[in-house]
Amino acid sequence: MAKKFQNYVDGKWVDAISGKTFENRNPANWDEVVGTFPKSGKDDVEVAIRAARRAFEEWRLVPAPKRGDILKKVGDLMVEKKEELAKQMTREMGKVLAETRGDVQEGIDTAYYAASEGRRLFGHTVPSELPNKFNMAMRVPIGVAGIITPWNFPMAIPTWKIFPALVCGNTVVFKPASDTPATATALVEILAEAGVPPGVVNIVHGGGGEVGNAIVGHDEVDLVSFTGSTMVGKKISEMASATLKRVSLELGGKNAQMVMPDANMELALDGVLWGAFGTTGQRCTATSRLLLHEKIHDTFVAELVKRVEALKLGDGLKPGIDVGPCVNESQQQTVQSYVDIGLQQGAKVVAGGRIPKDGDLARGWFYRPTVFTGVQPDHRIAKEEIFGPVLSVIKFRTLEEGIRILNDTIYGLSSSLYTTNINDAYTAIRDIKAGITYINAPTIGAEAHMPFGGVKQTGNGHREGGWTVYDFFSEWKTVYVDYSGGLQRAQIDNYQD
Ligand code: UN1
Repeated sequence: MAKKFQNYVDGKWVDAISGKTFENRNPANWDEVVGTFPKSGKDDVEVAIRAARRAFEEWRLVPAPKRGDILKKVGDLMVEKKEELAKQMTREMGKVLAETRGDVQEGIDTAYYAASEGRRLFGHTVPSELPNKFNMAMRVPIGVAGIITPWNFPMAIPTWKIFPALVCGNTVVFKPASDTPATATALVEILAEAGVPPGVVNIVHGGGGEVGNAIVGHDEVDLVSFTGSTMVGKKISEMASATLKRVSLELGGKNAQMVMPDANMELALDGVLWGAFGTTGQRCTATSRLLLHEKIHDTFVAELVKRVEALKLGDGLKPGIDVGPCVNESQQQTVQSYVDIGLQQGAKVVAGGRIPKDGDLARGWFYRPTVFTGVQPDHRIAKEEIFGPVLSVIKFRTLEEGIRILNDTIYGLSSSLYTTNINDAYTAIRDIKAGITYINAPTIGAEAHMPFGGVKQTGNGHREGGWTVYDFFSEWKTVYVDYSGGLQRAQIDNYQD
């Protein structure tokens, strides 16, 4: 019997009101059911939002350092359960155990950062233009936060959003991706065990069309934080505009690694192998384009192909596996269709390009890590996000041309330049249009305490991570205290020429 999971609403574990359920299976072995989950609808969301709204009135008054203490406990519990959480995550979404451990670690780092932020949440005190008057601007909680998260970082991304939301004094209605509901449930169990009061965090499982839309469209939800595709992000933005709620969107990418002829080639090879095929290419920061200077193009590709072909595919729970499966059948089919499109438009497959059928691999949604050469900047595989193990190699002749190609996309999340020339490095830092630029490091590997996010259609200008996410989850309140005992008009109403 598959394990049965529930929603968590107002401090109680409950089924969907309709009693409907859905199954979640292991992408490395489709016969294995991870669990059954409530297939919730609008009415489940309604109950959760009402609980979160009620709980907000008390939670907002809990001193922020005390809210932080709970997050410290959350971090400690995650440390204790790290291995168990990582194994469950590999079973439900496929990435290899070393990476799911990293995913949990990112959550732990975020918890401890949030815990300490409870003792900061700095505001400003500012001199007044009038005597005997005190001016300050302080951060205040906003209300109910709708948190909608993807499956590729099923632990880290929810923690990036939920932990700062809580420390700032908001309450949460959380809808995780339907591909990773077990990891999300484990996170909520930890929050409850650490002492988060009833109603402060609620989880409602189900599809985006039902649960997600009900959250975004609800006038009692004050803010929405979403990570996922640009297409869905645009719909969320439109829906949310009806109530003018605050929305943070972390969307697609078409990240490039660029290699100059003076670069350390070993380093650049290691970088692209990890950046393009780590997490089976299913990171929003994944290296999807490799821009090679014409002088090193052929030798670099020859060496890269050898290494890509040596990558070992398989069940991420087994030792020695480099690359896990795609998360589900539809993702595997998307990858296959982009490979077909690449071929039709005239690019050449030099590694991979197929669904492996050998042995155990036939039981999961695997795809051979794939490299295309001869890709032109206007090919669809050079422009559209694939979210799978496919790398498009593009040739360039000068630093300026390389940066132009790198910037020629509707996205702008992560970017990377390999060079030993410091002038080129700083020129690229200045001219690359992306939220994140790495020098001599791959496009993946953002640190939890640094701002994370992108420009152009990668988002709507907000940042997660580090100190910047606290701007999203809190509101500025400006306070003037007049202790003069008389009516003092502000300078604009009392200006002496
Ligand atoms: C994502 O791909 O959605 O920078 C997040 C990284 C990770 C986070 C990726 N720390 O690769």
